Amino acid sequence: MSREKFQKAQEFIYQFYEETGQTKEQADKRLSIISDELNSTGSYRQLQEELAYGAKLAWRNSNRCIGRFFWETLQVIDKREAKTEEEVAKALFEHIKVATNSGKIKPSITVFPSKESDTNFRIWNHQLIRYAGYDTKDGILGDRSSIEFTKKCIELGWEPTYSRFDILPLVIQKNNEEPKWFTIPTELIVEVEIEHPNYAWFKELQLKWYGIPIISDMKMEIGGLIYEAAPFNGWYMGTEIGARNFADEDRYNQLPIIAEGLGLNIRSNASLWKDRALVELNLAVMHSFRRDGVSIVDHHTAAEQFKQFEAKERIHKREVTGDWTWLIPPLSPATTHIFHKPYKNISKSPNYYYQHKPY
Ligand code: HEM
Ligand code: NRG
Repeated sequence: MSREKFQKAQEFIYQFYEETGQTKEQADKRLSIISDELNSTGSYRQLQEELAYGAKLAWRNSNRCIGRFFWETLQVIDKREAKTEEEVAKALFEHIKVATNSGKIKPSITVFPSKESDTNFRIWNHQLIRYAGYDTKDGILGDRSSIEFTKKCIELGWEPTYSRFDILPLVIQKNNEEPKWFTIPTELIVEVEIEHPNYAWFKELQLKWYGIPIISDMKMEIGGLIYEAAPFNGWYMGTEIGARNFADEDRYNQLPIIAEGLGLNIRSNASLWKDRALVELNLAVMHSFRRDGVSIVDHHTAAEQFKQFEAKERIHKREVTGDWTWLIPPLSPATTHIFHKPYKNISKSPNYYYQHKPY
């Protein structure tokens, strides 16, 4: 047995038992079973309660996430028994449905077999629901950040409709086989049409966004085990859509057209047209999600919740680590407490990590 594997398991099991109020003796008993399993098979299988707590800890340890106040509420769906791409697709449809929960989003994760098992899966999508992007002779259409993946989908036989908001198919790969793609049933997808509470012209921009961000290209590490397919979601913070997806020049680049609608002078930086357009765009995003009853949080409330998270962690004598550059919101960062204090960007286990692209 590799000493290293056992040490990682041990560190996690001790933490799990301690935080859930179980004794060291109980932990050692479990560890001797894990040790035997590692000796005979080279790996071990986590109990459902270990997996569930581990996934929550991985969230609690996500330095870039401002939403961590809610880490204990994560719904963990165990699909480690999945054997085929079809079963994975079905489980992903189910994830979208139960996590969307008619708009009252439930933070959720679906866990597929670990890397050690003989059926490993990779989900090629960055998020389960995401818009396609095309590099056409008339310029970029759709979401530029999806261009490379969209090309792969077309190569695999998916037929695009070439709109600004085409939902990409799910692309699922088993071991090193050719991946299979699946169209998400449209009735599962909640989208929000963007309008402004005061400016009627805003809806003529014909903007919309999907309701739920489900990150599907990160791996989860718990006690030395790696889960390469473990898509998770919470709800959006408004600025992710309003200050980045719609605003970045290399995404939907909507600030100039909004500034024009507002009658601002876009030839003068000093008119602050970008800033004024950003505020109205973000207001429109918040207003539209709330109108449709789809969960979303503004950055001021999210920062307050993060402050509560920090206070709760202090009570438990645990240090909150964080990546300041990601924690501060992209709009009015200095209005939040996060801006005004430092965070140690030290990575703890369990956690979520980037992994190499499979394509
Ligand atoms: C990153 C908010 C739930 C794990 C982020 C970011 C925001 C955010 C604003 C920065 C994203 C960016 O700038 O692109 C929230 C909110 C949640 C939530 C409002 C509502 C409940 C979750 C959940 C998990 C999670 C459930 C995992 C179980 C992460 C991770 C990152 C992140 C790993 C870093 C992503 C990366 O490096 O690309 N979150 N989050 N978050 N969040 Fe959360
Ligand atoms: N900025 C990305 C989504 C990143 C993760 N954000 C969350 N995660 N809110 C975007 O699509 O805009 N979450 O699990 O809720």
